[in-house]
Amino acid sequence: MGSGAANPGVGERLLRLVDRTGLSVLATQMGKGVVAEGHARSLRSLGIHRPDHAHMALDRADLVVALGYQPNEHPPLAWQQDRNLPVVHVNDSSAKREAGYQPEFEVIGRLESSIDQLADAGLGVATDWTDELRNEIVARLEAEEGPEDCVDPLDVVRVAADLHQPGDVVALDNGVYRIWFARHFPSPDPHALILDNATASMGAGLATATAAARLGRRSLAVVGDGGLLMNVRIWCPSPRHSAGPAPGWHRSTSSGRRWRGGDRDRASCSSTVRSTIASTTPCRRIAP
Ligand SMILES: Cc1ncc(C[n+]2csc(CCOP(=O)(O)OP(=O)(O)O)c2C)c(N)n1
Repeated sequence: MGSGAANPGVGERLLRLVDRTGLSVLATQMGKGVVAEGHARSLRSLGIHRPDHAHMALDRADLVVALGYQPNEHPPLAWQQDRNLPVVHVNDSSAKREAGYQPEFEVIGRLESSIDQLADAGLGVATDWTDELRNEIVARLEAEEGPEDCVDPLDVVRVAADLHQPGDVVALDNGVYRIWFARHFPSPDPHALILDNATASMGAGLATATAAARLGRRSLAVVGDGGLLMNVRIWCPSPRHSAGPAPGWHRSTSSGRRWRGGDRDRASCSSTVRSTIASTTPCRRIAP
């Protein structure tokens, strides 16, 4: 399930399809949240190309129904490897064919109506093996820990998730933390976590969060120091603006492994991240 499924009206139809057929759902990063990850048929989301926990689903699958998926949002060779899984492409336009993405069938049209027709076609798949698979993926994700030294990106994900309220937007720039958010942020809807794994351009996160704030949404930008420097000038609140994003700042390496203050213990760094985000000025509606 890819970015095309994140459009209004698709999610509830997909749930009906899943409930009727027993099909399980694996999201790309950009399709995350269309089906809640707590749903019994969710096999969670793809994080990094490979190896990743959710890839276990693709290693054992017999068929992929690619709903609203575009190859540029998660390279097909990264999930196909040498498996050469048969693919049914379901989207509003023809497949952009490339190595690893040569669908046997294409269902072209409005996604909502294609999903409805699939749901009514009387299909049914066994769910016992996917139940086991889901338990295994969830157990692996729950056992996962971030880097040992000081603050790790998983802490940031947990704090962002704890503070998240309905309607809030978390906008990710492009850095290694995106993988941790893709794996662990429990997106309640497809627009709670906004990221771009297609063009994957650094500098987009802060702009996205600022745009969301201007639309009256409480927003949080998660940005690496590199990404921040690419777009930092949009951050400075202008005198015209009554409120703007306030900074939370940690310096990391590009691997995300060492954070400044590495001599402090993890618990104290975790609480620093929490209080930094919690004390950040909520973005209010800004006068245009
Ligand atoms: C405009 C642009 N240039 C280069 C890249 C390639 N790139 C992806 S992540 C990355 C490093 C990001 O560093 P930072 O923002 O500090 O985040 P970190 O991964 O260190 O947490 C680079 C150079 C990109 N995605 N976009």
